Amino acid sequence: MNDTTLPVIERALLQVARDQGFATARERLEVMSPQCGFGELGTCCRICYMGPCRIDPFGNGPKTGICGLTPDAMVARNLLRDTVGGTASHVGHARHVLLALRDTLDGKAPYQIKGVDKALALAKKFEVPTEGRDIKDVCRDLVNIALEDFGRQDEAPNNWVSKRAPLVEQELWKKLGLMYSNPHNEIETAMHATSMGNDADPMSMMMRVLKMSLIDGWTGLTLCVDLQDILFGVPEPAVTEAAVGVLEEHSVNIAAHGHNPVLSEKVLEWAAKLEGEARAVGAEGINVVGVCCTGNELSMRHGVRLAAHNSQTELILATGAVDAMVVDIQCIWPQLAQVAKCFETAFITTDDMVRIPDAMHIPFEPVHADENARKIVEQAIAAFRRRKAKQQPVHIPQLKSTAVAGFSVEAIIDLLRKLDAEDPLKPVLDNVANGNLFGFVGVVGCSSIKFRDKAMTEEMVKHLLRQNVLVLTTGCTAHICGQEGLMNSEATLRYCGDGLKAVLTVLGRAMGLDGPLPPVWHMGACVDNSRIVDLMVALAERLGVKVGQLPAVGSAPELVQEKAMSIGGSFLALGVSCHIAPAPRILGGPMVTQLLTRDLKDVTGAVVQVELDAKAAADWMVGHIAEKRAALGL
Ligand code: BF8
Repeated sequence: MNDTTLPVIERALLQVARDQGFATARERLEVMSPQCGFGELGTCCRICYMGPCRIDPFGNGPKTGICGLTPDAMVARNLLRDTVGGTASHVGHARHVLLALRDTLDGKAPYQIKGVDKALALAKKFEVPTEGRDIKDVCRDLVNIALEDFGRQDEAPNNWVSKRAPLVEQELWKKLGLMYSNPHNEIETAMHATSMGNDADPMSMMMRVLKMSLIDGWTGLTLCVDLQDILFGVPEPAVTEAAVGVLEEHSVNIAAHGHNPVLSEKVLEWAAKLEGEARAVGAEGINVVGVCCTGNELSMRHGVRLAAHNSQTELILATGAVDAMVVDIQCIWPQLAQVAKCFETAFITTDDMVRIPDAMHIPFEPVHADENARKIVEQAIAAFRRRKAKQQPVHIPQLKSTAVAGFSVEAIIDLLRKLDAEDPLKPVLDNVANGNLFGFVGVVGCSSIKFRDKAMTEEMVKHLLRQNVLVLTTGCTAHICGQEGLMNSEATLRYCGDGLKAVLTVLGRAMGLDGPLPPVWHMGACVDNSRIVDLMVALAERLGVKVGQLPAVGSAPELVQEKAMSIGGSFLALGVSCHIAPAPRILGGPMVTQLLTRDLKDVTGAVVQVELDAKAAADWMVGHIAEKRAALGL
């Protein structure tokens, strides 16, 4: 592996780990390479114990599984299970937030309703009366509507999809049999259908993939974000910083990692409350920094600085400066506990679903949030004291970039109102029409060690900006863009084409900034992909077209997690085409491959493009946007 082509921050972090003799994921990947070709193509089945069965897609050897399952059915079945994994993760997160909101309203959990306007806006959508009512009663009605979705057995349409999704697309989903009722039942049905001896029709399973993705989009993401906004407030733009240089040698450093702000909001609150205790043991203060999607949640709502994306999580521990890494759910590498053990770092798991050998486990329950969060912060202070007592050396590469986070749709529309109070989306659409704003790309998803040495995300984004494409980002790609300095005014001047530069300059002025608005808009965590969808829906409705007709594309340039698959599927169901790298594990199934890369166009209007080269990927997206523009007469 060639370290010299890594982005400078990754190289510096890797050096820190190497200097201390740590093997990292890069070395672990190297010893595992070449990886299993059957697995990569999706033609390995280990669902029953006659197997594992492996089908050689080149025609040598077995042509079906022992039970007779065809390669396409095998590929589709594996893909459906991936999608179930992604959807179950987001739906589980959403349900956790829902129950925390219910407990808050019942006076059992110590949170407040910070997003009153969001609650009122949702009440309008769900036809909940608000006139003269206490906001808590309004929220209670919304909670009951959401709870009904998780409990119903009557097959009536799911409330959140039917009230939140655009109506034209819902008509298509009804025709295709994709509308759903209870997300839990659908997850059960998909697991049942993919167990041995059930669905063997690849097309039937591919429709289930789309349905599962729809559940991810509207229950896993939209419901989750709607309720998080009610509890924690709607994000507003705030200046922050990104990269490992946000760690501070003489402060108690707490890295909040995972996904669920129900935990991290409380940790942040208690870090502020226990500043005095930290100073009493010689610290300059408590420095809460964000990792992965929890980092995004905190940066969106509080401007908390971003320390690391997923493939850097073990590397920031190797700095020796992290006193506590507190995690909740999803994307937590077991390796973190092993690296933490080499330092005084308290690696703290909090969710019963995420038990990791050698981690310290402090159960976090929303109803005991204050005691639990206090305990976590106290552990961090104790670890700092041990670090200082042992004079443990720290190695913090002094690298970081300024970034703006907090681009909620509400904040974007408020900003646009300064240009046109009556019709805020008009200035955007005018600039799309005159070509200054060529189109939009949602660059989302993970950071992959398989792509870091070619800086896939950064390079692709720069190619898009040069061609006047506005980039909306979430998840670990948001960290990557922040670290690369793509989320500040200088990036607009340095990387954007003249049209996009002009648009962002006007917007920057409207916002009262010295310079233009950044060209890459940080819209949050992976669940916040619903914000990108909400923005696209608003633009489409204003234009009177379907979402899939907009000059917009999705991209997951460094796919790692199953969740990225189900999110991508939710874009496809909306008719938004997606670029992805690496190839999903479908290439062993010719029919499935053709469906996703070509024939899906006749079903939802979208296709998937696999492209591993950054420039070629950007060029494909720009070409696709050009086709959409032409179809709109632009
Ligand atoms: O939900 S981007 S590696 S942290 S899966 Fe995970 Fe991927 Fe990061 Fe967030 Ni999303």
